[in-house]
Amino acid sequence: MSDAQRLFLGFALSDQEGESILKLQKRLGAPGKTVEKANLHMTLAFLGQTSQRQCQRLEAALEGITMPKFEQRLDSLVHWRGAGVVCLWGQATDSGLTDLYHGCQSLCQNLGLHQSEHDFNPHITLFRKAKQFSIPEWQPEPVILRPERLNLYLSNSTPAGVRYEVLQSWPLGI
Ligand code: 2AM
Repeated sequence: MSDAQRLFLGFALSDQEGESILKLQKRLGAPGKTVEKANLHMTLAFLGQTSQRQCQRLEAALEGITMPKFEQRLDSLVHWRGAGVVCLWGQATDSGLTDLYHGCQSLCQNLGLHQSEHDFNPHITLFRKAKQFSIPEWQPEPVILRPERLNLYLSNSTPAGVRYEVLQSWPLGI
């Protein structure tokens, strides 16, 4: 029997960052299924189905990686039509974050985990199942993320919807 779990690495939002996102979601109405506050996050790397062994090896490898603090500005609305998501997006400019992204992609490759085919696109998903959406004329208030920790999340599908559980966490800037 497979012991694999659906995992990803990402950053939680502070309460204040979460409030800014809730305001933005309200202003946009509901072009799809609104991502609830507890589920808001910025993904660093989607790992896909990960076995216990891969997970242990990943955790051990992440212990040895430098994880600097970084700032990430998110200031543009995007609609990824194929995925049916509306996101607040920003250009990746802080090398602390891009180096961490590339470090994680290389770990994923070594461990045979899912690797992104795309360049890193820092974003917070605001709505899912959004097939139709017109980017408004107005500019969203920029949100500057300053995460304290990198989290390893378990993505759990429940009858009430998806729930993310933090399995492990590493402080940034230590
Ligand atoms: P998101 O960051 O755009 O919200 C768990 O599935 C999380 O990993 C989701 O929040 C999801 O998107 C992110 N993710 C990134 N790439 C993915 C992929 N190829 N398949 C599923 N989820 C992915």
